[in-house]
Amino acid sequence: MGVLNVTPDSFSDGGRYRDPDSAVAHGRWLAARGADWIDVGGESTRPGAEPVPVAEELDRVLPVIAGLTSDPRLRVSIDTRKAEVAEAAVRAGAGLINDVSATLAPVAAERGVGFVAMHMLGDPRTMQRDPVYDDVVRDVRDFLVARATTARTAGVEEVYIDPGIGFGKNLDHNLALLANLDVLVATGFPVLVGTSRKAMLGALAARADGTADPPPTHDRLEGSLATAVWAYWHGVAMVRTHDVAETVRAAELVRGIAKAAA
Ligand code: HH2
Repeated sequence: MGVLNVTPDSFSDGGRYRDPDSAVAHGRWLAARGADWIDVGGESTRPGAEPVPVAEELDRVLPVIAGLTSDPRLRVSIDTRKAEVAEAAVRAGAGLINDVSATLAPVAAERGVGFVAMHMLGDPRTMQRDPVYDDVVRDVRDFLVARATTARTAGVEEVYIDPGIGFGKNLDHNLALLANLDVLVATGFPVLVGTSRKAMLGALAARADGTADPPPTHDRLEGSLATAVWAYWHGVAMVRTHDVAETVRAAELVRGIAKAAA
């Protein structure tokens, strides 16, 4: 899944694709490099982000979705927490609702499209203020299975679960979730993971470099690739990334080694 944020303030690609033509061109490029889904988002959910009004979010995403889906080979997901935006995006051609609030299953069921249930503790404004779990892996799994089961029961056929790396999780929580992806895979629901360029990778890169300063978001490719390959290796169905071409290459490379060993 390739990330296409049409926002002024996303933590990594904010402001780069505000003009719909450049956004559509980038989406096509992501698809050409191997993305099965282009994930269009009009509201940043980075830690501390303020909500965006519905009309503004619609203005941002609809022209881009329409532009991308004018090519019937391209598959577009809508990254939103709002039912109105999800509905309009599906009418414009989106085939998957990527919902970081895990509340929009009824819209996916009614519209006959797929659904991503992601785990988030709290909301983006406050989620990184000292998140606490009993057992992060079990708590996240139980939440996701409940939401995904509700979606299936409502009639949604394609349902992914996503642990929501960085959404109300400290570094230890994120590491525990990545270390125990098999627990999510064992639920039987296809798993989606998004680590691309996130703060946890900055923190780990700084640790590896022996410095206090994390590298900027555009300089976290090693971490994005290492965690994407780790995720594939542990059975996830899809990774969400800004760096599609590099991720496809890294995954193919490891697949080649695995094939030679078989
Ligand atoms: N992460 C982000 C946004 N949407 N959706 C899923 N399913 N999983 C994720 O991990 C996920 C997501 C945050 O990344 P990004 O879109 O790059 O940034 P921003 O929220 O600042 O637009």
